[in-house]
Amino acid sequence: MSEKRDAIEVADQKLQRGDGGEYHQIAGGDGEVLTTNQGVPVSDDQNSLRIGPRGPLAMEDFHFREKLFHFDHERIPERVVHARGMGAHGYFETYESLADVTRADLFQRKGEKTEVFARFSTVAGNKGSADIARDVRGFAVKFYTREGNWDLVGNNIPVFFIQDALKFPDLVHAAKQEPDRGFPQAQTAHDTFWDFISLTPESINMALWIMSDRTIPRSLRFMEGFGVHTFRLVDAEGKSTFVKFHWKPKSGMQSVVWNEALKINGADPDYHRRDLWDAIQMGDYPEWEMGLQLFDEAFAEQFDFDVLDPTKIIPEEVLPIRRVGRMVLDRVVDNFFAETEQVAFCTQNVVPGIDFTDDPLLQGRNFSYLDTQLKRLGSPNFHKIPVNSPRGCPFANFQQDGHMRMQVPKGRALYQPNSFGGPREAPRTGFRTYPAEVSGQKLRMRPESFADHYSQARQFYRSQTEVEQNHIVSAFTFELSKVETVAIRERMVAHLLTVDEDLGTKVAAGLRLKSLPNAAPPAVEPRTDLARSPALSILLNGPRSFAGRKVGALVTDGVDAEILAALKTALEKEGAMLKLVAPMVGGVEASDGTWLEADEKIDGGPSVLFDAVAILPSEAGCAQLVDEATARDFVADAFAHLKFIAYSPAAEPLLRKAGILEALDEACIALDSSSDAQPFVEACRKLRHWPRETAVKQV
Ligand code: HDE
Repeated sequence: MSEKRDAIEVADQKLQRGDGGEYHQIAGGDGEVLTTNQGVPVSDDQNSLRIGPRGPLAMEDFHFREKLFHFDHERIPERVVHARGMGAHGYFETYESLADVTRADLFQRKGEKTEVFARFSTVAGNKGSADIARDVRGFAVKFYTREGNWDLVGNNIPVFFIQDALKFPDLVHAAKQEPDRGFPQAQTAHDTFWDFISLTPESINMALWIMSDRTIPRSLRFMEGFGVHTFRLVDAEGKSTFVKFHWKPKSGMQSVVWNEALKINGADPDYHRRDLWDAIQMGDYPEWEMGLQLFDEAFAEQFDFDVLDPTKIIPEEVLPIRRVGRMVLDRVVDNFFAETEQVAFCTQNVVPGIDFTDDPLLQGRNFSYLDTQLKRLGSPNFHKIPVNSPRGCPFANFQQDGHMRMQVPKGRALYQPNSFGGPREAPRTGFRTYPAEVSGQKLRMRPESFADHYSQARQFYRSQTEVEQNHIVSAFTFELSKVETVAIRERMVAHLLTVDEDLGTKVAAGLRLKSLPNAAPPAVEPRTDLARSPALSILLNGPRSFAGRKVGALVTDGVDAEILAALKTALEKEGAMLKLVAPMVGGVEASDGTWLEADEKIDGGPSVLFDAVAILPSEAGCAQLVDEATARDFVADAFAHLKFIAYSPAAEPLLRKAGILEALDEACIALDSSSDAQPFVEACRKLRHWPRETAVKQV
């Protein structure tokens, strides 16, 4: 007892103010004094104030109470949707002046850089859910322009489930955990989701998109983004042009395969967050080009569908995309909560030169986003949280008070007109709503022009490669197999038959439906003559390089130092990375006696975390690995997930034990000497060896 007290007293003394007036610190500090929120220096942060050494705590311990009080209130409500996300800072650079179509300040000058904050998210999962859930990804960008903040709050899919914001709560309730049981988490493979979808034909086009590989992106860096709605650009003369916004990833698109996604979620639930963080920290800055599809009323008239209907796209082949700038994310956040959690995107945040259309979904969103921020952030002054504050532009108005008011307004009058001064409207340069003509009766109805739900779904399906079509069939089969109510499975198949007979029949067979249901009757006859749009395929638009990707090399003591070095050099030349996976994280001794630290121990670095693998044990090392289940899985999974595999001759026993030695194909490349490294890396540019897929029965 007395020994313990002594120790405490020694610690106490360490925190005492020294004779010179300085505060001594416990190891690890940087000389700054720990204080309460009131700025009072704290002498002891290890022990609360108590009555006697073993007695009760004293209420007067203001440091204890303040610290616990603050901790108790650390959580804010997570976003009702898009709770799980990852944000980063960066800039947008304008390629050329867009004064011909918009007066938006950020688009006026070639080379202009505007600060941005981007947040990517899944939709259905709660904040702590895994990153590679099959789900739409949010793609939200806040531009801090010189004329205020513009938020482009988009997704990685260009269409949406519903046509009217009134249905959003229903959609989300159906997708989230079922209310009685509180599961499943972060997945749509359950009854209520498919019940809603099958009863809501307008969602069928989106259903096709979410069952494609778009919803299991390899990383946030390798996906497209879309503004979804038709917006307006307005020029200095007040002329309006319709616009659809696109983001094209510089590194091309890439997705994982479904079996891999399931395993990644176990191996690294933060896979996407970590990837974005690592890429930025390494200086491999993620980049997207912004593209615009610009058109006028007359152009819009030529379509059977309505450009105000957010379940439709205008194919790029029909209306080419004009690339107008690039977004580069070059800075991770300093604090996740302060920035990524507190960022408040609002679709209503537009700037002069950008305006809304009457898309009913967009109109509804303009209410919802502002409303939700109050709930989440708790104060109408959320715009003053640094990540939300406009920057680089003047800011002044007469709004006052409210919870958590941060700035101190000066002057006598917080109203206008007034006789005391303060800001005034800018009739000429301020935001002016585009004076669109509107008239009509008040009605609750959908226009005829929103009635075709199947033509574009078919066009999407038909525009995929065979591999991708197979994945869509597999995804529907997987999800509907998780649906317990047979009638819902049948109802979905009925819709799929209306979309495309081949698709519906294959899914029905995958589900082993006893009989094929009748195709769902469409409200208007679908078009079957829409031209394929290759831009809708991921595989037809993949990268031509392996840059930004990772090879996991399985190594043991005695790994051939020369071959490994050649592989590393070839990968670095390509802009890709080599990660070492070893029996123990401390590392291995290479053939030349050098010590190589490992990045992962085998069971912490399964092959699902890499884009390609190299199996490079020594003979002795391999003899040990063949008995390790994780090593066999490393190899077998890489093969099953259609990855490019490099292997040393010594690895053959492991390949045999993993069951792939007899099945090796041209994407399995022997690294007999260091000159084989470069051709392997070049082969990796294809990312996956799709012809293997039927062989391994992935589909
Ligand atoms: Fe959202 N959505 N949404 N949404 N949405 C939210 O706002 C809503 C829709 C999107 O990283 C919420 O701050 C309605 C389409 C993203 O913080 C909420 C409707 C698209 C994010 C909300 C939609 C999106 C949200 C929840 C139907 C793509 C995350 C938390 C009309 C174009 C932004 C929040 C971030 C977040 C409402 C449909 C994208 C409740 C009512 C369509 C990327 O306001």
